[in-house]
Amino acid sequence: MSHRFLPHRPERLPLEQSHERGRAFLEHLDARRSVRHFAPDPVPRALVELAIRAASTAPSGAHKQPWTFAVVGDPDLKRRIREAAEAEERRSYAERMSEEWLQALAPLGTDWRKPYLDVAPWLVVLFAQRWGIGPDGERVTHYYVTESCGIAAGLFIAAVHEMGLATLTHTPSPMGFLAEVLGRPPNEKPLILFPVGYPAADATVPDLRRKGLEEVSVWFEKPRSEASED
Ligand code: IYR
Repeated sequence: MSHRFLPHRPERLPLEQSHERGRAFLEHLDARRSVRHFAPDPVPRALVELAIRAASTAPSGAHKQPWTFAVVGDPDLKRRIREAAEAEERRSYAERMSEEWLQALAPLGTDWRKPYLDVAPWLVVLFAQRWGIGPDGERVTHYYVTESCGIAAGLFIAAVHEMGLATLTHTPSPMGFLAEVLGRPPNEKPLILFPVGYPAADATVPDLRRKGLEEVSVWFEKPRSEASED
């Protein structure tokens, strides 16, 4: 079988423009915060659709696109999710999380209560497809599923932020109840729950600092020659 290839010739940006755009993009992303206090104000479904389509442009192992986004706007279902999540989180905070873990979370001010799960207008649950289902119901192997879904999650978060909305990477653990409540098939594993909405008027976020470039990178550059132009 022959496979088709298309020409790909995006225009090269002048360096100055790359710098400008890179800096503006960084500043924009740097202004994003994980939000735990949402306004109940509605958000049009079309905006959530755009974020999912943006997420779905993620590269994936063998281009299998191994993700399903389950989108919940139904208040009854949101309440059921909140109740189940809080039941798990109550046990986690009381007996499953180590003292070290609880201390690490202290600056975030989290506890077992998750009111945002029924306040935010949308809950978007990212399910990782551990395998796919072919046209005749056969199993299709998926590759690098967690990595692929992680990249899609990042793009989803960036798209939500770009639209002036807020979200949170919530992982109520164990998360199995989400597959159950949403009736998802056995090939799908819940990975991240994203409440999506506007921050509450009185929302606060913890005073955190991001690591600097020196803390997050190591460089192995070509030795500088006298004639170097860069
Ligand atoms: N899932 C719990 C605990 C929690 C764990 C981590 I790691 C965080 O970065 C934040 C919270 C919760 O949502 O409260």
